Amino acid sequence: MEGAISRARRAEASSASDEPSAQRLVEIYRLMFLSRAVDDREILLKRQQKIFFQLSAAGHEALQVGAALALRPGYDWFFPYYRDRALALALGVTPYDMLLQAVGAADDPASGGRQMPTHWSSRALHIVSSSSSTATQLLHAVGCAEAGRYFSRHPEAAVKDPGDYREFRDVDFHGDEVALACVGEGSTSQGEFWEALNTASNQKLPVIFMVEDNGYAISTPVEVNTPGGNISRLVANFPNFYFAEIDGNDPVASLRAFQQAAAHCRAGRGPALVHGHCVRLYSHSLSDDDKLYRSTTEREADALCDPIARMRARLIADGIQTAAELDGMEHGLQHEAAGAAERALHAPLPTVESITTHVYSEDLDPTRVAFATEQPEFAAEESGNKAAAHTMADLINHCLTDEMRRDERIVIYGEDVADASREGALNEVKGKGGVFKLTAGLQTEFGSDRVFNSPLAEANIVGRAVGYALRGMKPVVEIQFFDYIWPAMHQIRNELALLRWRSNGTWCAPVVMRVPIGGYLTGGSIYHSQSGESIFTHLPGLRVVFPSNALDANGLLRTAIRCDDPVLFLEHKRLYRETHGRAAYPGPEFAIPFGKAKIVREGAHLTLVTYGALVPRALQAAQQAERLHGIDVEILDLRTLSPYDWEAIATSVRKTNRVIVAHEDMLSWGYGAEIAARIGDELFDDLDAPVRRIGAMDTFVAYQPKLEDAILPQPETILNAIVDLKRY
Ligand SMILES: Cc1ncc(C[n+]2csc(CCOP(=O)(O)OP(=O)(O)O)c2C)c(N)n1
Ligand SMILES: [Mg+2]
Repeated sequence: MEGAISRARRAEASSASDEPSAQRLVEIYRLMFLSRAVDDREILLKRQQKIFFQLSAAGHEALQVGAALALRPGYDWFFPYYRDRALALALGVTPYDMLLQAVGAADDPASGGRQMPTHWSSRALHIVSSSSSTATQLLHAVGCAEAGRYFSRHPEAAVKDPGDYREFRDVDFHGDEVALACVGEGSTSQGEFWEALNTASNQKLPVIFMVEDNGYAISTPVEVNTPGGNISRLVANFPNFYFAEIDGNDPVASLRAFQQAAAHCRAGRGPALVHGHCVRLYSHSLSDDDKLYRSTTEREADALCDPIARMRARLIADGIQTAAELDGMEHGLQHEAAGAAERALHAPLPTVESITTHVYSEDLDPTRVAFATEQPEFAAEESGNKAAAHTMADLINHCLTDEMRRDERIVIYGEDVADASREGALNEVKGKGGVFKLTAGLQTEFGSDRVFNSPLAEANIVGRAVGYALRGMKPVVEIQFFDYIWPAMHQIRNELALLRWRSNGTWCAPVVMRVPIGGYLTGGSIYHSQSGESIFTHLPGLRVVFPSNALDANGLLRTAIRCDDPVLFLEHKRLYRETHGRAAYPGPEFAIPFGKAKIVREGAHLTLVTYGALVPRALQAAQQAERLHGIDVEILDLRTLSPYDWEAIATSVRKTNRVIVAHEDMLSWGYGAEIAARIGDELFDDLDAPVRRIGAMDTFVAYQPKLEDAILPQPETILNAIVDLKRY
């Protein structure tokens, strides 16, 4: 049956906007009714407490089936939301697949029992795993469309390379594919909706936005979310769009609108937005009761618009089917839904042992020594030559340059990272290349479709990166300051870090986010000097790296770029151009594995576990401790915070029996709390003194240098703690 559906769909997609045949109309009705039948079956199961959540497409079927039939599964790309059952069915997801997710079965193809029902995913059909977060998926669709365009302009970039993530990231593209991005009318209030329209419009991307306007966001009516009550009116001035506002209860109107939209996109004219007015016939979900906030008159008026009842009446009135024939079909579909439910209820459940699979890549382990050898190849004239010593900023720029030469799938974008968006200016000017100049010269060497400025919108940067990466590309994006990463936090936590886990390994987004962080700037103040790394080490699925010197920054960034996991790469601004930690250029293959700490000073009396800008400060303190107090301190630079090198910590603590964990970030709930707790737990017998922590005061970093000095840990703070701890 699936084969028949897709054959019919292909015929429909290619026949432009001709009147659908009688057979086609029956097929549309069949899909709409099947969607409702599966919803009703799930509702029964929920009432019997055999499934745990239910959310229906009732009232949205006509709009969704029309959209699906205008597009091509496995060719175009789909970013649905949780109400898109009829869309998913029409694309080829089976009722059995849906019910496997409802019961949380091991074989649930969308998530292996990890996500709620109706959170669709299928690699074969190009349905990208969706979250419950409203509107995040729209930016993924934009990035996906950008990646498709990129591959069609750089087809050689699709080549696989066994030396890195590309070995595991298949690429397929056609040059005229479109991305469908679905959203409810309430969710158009999210900033990410507007951020997605921005880039789709500016870049004329082949994205079709489908706004499913049922007039309610749970209990909140449309006029509360949308000024004036009509999203079409608000978006009408975005350039390059094809717009259609339609009766979403009419599947033929929907099919036509999406055919027009797809033709506009495939011709390269820009994106489209189809706004369908539909009805929400049931409550928001089975956890909601719309009788609490909707009048009876209103609910009865919606019921009269039921697209299934209307389509049935139309088929009979047009003499396409008799009532008896339709009764027979409906009975068969209800039977199909019931049969699928029965089978799903007997499907094996996921094992508890499987819980931690697919948090990170199972294919490529960035802690593997073979993956990253840490063997520098200093050129003869560079080694030992002081003049050749490069800053951290230089060696990060060198790494980006080398990797971009080696891997054409890398794109770099962010705020102000380009040399000049107006390329003509580059004949007269040097170029910007980032507010810290880390990306200087990259646009000039690699061109504007590989290095470019983003709009001033952090969620846009990370959300698009997810879309790029799920197509097999490697976005290396910059967030201008750590202090401004927060608008992207939703994308980082709910999308980037957990895409792989929630889709049970089907999708992933191995993005690199380079982020300048930290204080000691003298005048950086509250919004240019914060730390906060432990907020990100608390996210499973994300790697967090924090180098303290030029060589480590170069080698760790290479591993970050070549690996198959998303990486937060924290670059301490104060260390960018410091004399401390400069190094010769280590060659284009120098890479440091994640999770390997470095002993930057050997010592016998006390272990100091630290990273980032506290490394040079700890070295200063250790020298004084030796000179003034005869205390011999061992310093471990963790280099990567997630994963971190527990073996190195344990070995050192077993040797010295005393330990301080020191970081620049605030003390309470900070990174050191976790390390200290684990030391207390697992190395209790090896300790001769309590575990000590050093961190900033529990406040923000102030502007006046006197205050900044007092707020952030200084070498004396560390020295005092060393001396104090040695007294035990
Ligand atoms: C970012 C975010 N905020 C809040 C929610 C909770 N929530 C789930 S659905 C929903 C209403 C969405 O309404 P609309 O976009 O109109 O879609 P509909 O459910 O009506 O199809 C809300 C508030 C969420 N899932 N994500
Ligand atoms: Mg709604």
